[in-house]
Amino acid sequence: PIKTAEQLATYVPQLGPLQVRNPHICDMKEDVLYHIALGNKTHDLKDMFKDVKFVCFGGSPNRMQSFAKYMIKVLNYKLPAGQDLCDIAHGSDRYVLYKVGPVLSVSHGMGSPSLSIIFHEIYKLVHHAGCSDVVFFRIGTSGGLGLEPGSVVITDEAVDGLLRPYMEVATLGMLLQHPSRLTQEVAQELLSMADPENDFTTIIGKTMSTLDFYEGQARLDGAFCDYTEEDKMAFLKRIHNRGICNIEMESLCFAASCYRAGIKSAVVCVTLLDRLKGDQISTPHDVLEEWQKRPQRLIAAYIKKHLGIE
Ligand code: R2B
Ligand code: URA
Repeated sequence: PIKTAEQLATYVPQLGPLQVRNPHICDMKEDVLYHIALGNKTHDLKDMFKDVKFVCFGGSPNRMQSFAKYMIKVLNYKLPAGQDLCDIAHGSDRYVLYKVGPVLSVSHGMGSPSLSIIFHEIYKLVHHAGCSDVVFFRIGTSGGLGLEPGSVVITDEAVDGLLRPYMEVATLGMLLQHPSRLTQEVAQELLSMADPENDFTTIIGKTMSTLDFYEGQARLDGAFCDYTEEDKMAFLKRIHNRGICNIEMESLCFAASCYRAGIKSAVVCVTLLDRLKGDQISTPHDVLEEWQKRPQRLIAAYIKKHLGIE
């Protein structure tokens, strides 16, 4: 039976080994995780992943490889003898997947459809592996509103391009609304861990998640544009006044999926520009690279603390 939006709104936290909330999965003879080239019959997923506690998603494959390398340093992790860090999803060229002890580093591509696919498969992966008490993070980039570029925003609520706090999905010819709530304690804890010595700000705020980078985010520099600069500014100022701190493209789907799954989650994004001042990202590459490490450092600090590492 199809669940109503009301039923879907019930958050049931996962206690004990993570269960997928799909009754069909346990009846399947085999579950092929196609986009990461793994499966529960072709691979011993328990043996490979049973110790996973933190799953970190980010858009770019290279950034998630760098994050994995950074976690090796942070955790002082020794890879099994004779092994190099390798992309466990190398059999597919869609996403990358790295494992550093209890940490998974996964790329999700750009936009909610791409994130949604990898979310399904990673959620099933941690279920097949029998993992429990897992926290999911998105480490990303965004456009800020009224913030110095390079600021870090921890999302407390993800909304769509119409400021609605749910992800609307066409399912069997109906529109289902999945609430996009994040775990407030995790967001607050991350905020409390921001280094006061940093020369950039870290704040908690609302994030708008759109279906497009250009017109979807009120840019004037796309290939199409049917509005004026005044229209654009009126929109950005209106959403800024409604508490939106940054705009990106995945937090809505990420928050809705984690909430629906009963998995603790947080979204931490650096802002690459101030959208009240422009549209183009022209900051030098090395500066952007440095900024993108800021959310990674915060998540690494959280992971270290929860693993009891000083
Ligand atoms: C942030 O950056 C990407 C667009 O450049 C998109 O994935 C996002 O959310
Ligand atoms: N990512 C986005 O989605 N928007 C921006 O403005 C910058 C990064």
